[in-house]
Amino acid sequence: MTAEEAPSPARGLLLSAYVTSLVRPDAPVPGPVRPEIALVGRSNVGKSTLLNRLVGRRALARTSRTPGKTRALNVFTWGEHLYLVDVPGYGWAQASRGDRAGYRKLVEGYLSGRPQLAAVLWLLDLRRDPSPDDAEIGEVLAARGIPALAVLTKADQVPRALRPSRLRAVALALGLEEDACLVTSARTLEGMEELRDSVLAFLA
Ligand SMILES: Nc1nc2c(ncn2[C@@H]2O[C@H](COP(=O)(O)OP(=O)(O)OP(=O)(O)O)[C@@H](O)[C@H]2O)c(=O)[nH]1
Ligand SMILES: [Mg+2]
Repeated sequence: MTAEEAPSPARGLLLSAYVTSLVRPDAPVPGPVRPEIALVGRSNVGKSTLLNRLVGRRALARTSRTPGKTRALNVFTWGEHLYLVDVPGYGWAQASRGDRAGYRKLVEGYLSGRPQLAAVLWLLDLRRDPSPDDAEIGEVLAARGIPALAVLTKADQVPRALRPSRLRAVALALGLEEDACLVTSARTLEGMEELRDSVLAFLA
């Protein structure tokens, strides 16, 4: 077998399956320890939808028009080398004070003290200016030195002519380099190949 034919996680079909839902940030995933790549972002930004597109399954992670659908850390396999973690979204309007405090504990605890956390896909809506919650997550990621890729979602909802200015606005608000942001759409699949390559590159 030549090196080119050798099996590699970047080639072929990576199977994905639901593993578990964690309600504590330090809870172990049952089974082998593997690096975790987490999808983080405000509620309704499209985390669960993007996860499904990434792994090529229609409805593995549950999606909803109603914000706040994902309430625990939902863990999925993707191939045999990593876990994808669908992290509950922040900033949904109807959240009670208790919900917010619980969320903060879970997500900040997860981002701050998880040795298996290899990288974060930080989802931001291309149509919207970042919120104070977005900025706060950005600070946690920077303070902890967590490798992160800014993934801008719902590009299909932004006319092409407006995309550069939207990208600039989001990047500027969060102090990100525009080249370090990946523009995606779960509807048209724009950016999905690059996203897949980026996720696998985090593990290299
Ligand atoms: N037009 C468009 N809609 C999208 C895209 N991605 C997600 N959506 C829609 O956005 C809504 C929210 O998607 P989810 O994937 O459930 O969002 P989430 O970030 O997981 O939300 P929480 O679980 O509440 O944190 C759904 O109605 C999706 O169909 C996209 O790329 N384009
Ligand atoms: Mg979700």
